[in-house]
Amino acid sequence: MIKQELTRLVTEKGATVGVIGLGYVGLPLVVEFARNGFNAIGFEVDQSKADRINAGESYIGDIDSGAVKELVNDKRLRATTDFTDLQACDAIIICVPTPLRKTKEPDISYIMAAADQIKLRLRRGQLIILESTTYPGTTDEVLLPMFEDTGLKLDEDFLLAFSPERVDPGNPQFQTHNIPKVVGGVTDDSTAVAAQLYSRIVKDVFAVSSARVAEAAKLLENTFRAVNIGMANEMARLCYALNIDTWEVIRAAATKPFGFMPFYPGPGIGGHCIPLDPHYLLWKARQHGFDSRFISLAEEVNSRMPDHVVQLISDGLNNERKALNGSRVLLLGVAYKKDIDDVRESPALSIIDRLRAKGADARYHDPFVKQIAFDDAHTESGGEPLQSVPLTDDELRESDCVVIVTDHSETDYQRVCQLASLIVDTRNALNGDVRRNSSARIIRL
Ligand code: SAJ
Repeated sequence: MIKQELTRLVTEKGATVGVIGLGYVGLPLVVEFARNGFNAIGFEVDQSKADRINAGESYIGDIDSGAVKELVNDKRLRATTDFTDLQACDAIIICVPTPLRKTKEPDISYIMAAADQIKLRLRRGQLIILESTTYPGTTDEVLLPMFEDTGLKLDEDFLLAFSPERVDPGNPQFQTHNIPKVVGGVTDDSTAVAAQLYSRIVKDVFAVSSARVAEAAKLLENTFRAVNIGMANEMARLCYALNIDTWEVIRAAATKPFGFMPFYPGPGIGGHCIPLDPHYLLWKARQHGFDSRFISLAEEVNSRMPDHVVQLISDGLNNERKALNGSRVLLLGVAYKKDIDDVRESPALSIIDRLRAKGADARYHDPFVKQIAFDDAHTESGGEPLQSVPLTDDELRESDCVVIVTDHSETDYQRVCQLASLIVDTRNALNGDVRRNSSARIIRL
């Protein structure tokens, strides 16, 4: 059994740790290991990313280039596209994307590609950890057979565990070192050694009894968000029908000091996690004849919010005897949430596509997003790319409707309220005073 041998290795600061996938999860992780005295190797399929890291440059907002440069110069960190170096690693951590197929089924092809690379170099004395969000059973049902196919044996020759990533890009308070880490091994020895490894870089490590528990915990975290955001969005549509201010209702409910956690309505959910992760759980549940209606219903409610926003725009124009067709509509913000530049799964893409399909002249301004392209899920209207327009006085004055889709902090909402005639606010970006002093008609989600 190699538990003692691997424990010594992963607790010795000279151990070599490899991280496969250097995105918003993998790069901060490999840097953290290097910072804590390990010999850290980042593995990438993208040569330009490897080159930039080896040149001491970070392409992830949360990681400072200076830190990368110092670690590279001290030869504690390097990046490579040559996966033969995996053989030199005592621990290997997989941090690759887990998207959905067009059928909304899990796509673990990136995990499989990484596992294939590891399988070719797997040797006695290695700990393999999967961090990519995936359905319960991936680690023990998919990865374990692949690695034992080499003839090497779990616990005797190698260890295998799952530990969910919890990176919150741009979060100033929580980074890799101070976000509690859940760790679950396929065997007790795997759990113990993986927990030992992470305890060298993370303050709190929470060991669970299996990889499946750790996989399921991650999916519960994000399904919890998707379902509660869905509840907030349904509440918004209900309050709109009853002519009740949704935001005031949520503010009042949030005064309850226990048993309540506020979620807020919005134009829909975007990002690389919340819209996708629950489908991994739904897919696995259905494999076992269990249909999770909460997940399906949340998806239904959340994915209909862009239509609801277009309806609010249409209602607002209609009150001024204007048709949506031919109207000029300006979206403020297209990123999937405030103060970032990421448009993945952003509801703004659906809103623009639907507006165009109805004949509106849709434009956008986003200080973080210079241009947007439309994938084939958003080409009801042809999917012509769009550039961000400058937020000039004329742009605001000449728009028939201004829609706040992403409430970036740097936008001057007072100015928007003074110059626009009709505003749809999907993010409660316009506080009471700004609204009261505004000459614009304002419709809120
Ligand atoms: N949203 C709402 N109403 C809410 C909260 C969010 O409409 O009350 C929308 C946002 O505008 C966004 C989407 O949902 O479009 C997702 O927002 P998010 O706050 O969950 O942020 P993400 O997707 O960037 O990352 C989440 C984060 N989880 C949190 O607890 C904030 C991040 O920490 C996780 O690491 C990430 O999921 C993940 O990896 O699962």
